[in-house]
Amino acid sequence: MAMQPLVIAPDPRLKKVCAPVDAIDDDIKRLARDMLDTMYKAPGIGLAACQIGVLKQVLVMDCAGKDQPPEPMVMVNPKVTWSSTEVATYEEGCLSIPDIYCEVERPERVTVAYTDLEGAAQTVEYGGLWATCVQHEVDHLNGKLFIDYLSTLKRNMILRKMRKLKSERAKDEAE
Ligand code: K2U
Ligand code: ZN
Repeated sequence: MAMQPLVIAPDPRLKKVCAPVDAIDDDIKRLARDMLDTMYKAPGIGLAACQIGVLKQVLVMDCAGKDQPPEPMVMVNPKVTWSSTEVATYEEGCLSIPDIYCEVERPERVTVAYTDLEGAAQTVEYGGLWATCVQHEVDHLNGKLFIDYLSTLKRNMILRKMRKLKSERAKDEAE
């Protein structure tokens, strides 16, 4: 189990469409373990493989409440196959865009088809925070960030702030 360094925006790896996984082999199982380890230690409730620099269609989630037993979920090659017409708004953050939170409107319920770590085809329907989280992570695997749903003005303001923060972090690390 190993926590991996997070990719911080702006970074081209967060804008790429991740490659589908051909086989659920030991490398993919190790990747999923590292992603869950990284997610729990961040801490977060979701993580996409591209956020640790691996451009493969793998995501992990655990949206179980703090006082509930963990419910780790691993999805390989996830696809949203149905979305409700009803929408829900949630103040989203992102482990790759630190300290930025904005309201994002998304379908309230979704159905997701994916392959599990045993190689079995699965389908699950989500509502609530699980639905918001899985859409956020599937977006990551398709090179989309939650700030892409904002107005051009607001998104560019945030991108300028992120570039400034990233260059300041680089200077601090160089000292
Ligand atoms: O992909 C990520 O960056 C992890 C996201 C997942 C997420 C974003 C928005 C809404 C739901 C999930 C978060 O940074 S994990 C942090 C977090 C923790 C509790 C509630 C919401 C977000
Ligand atoms: Zn994110």
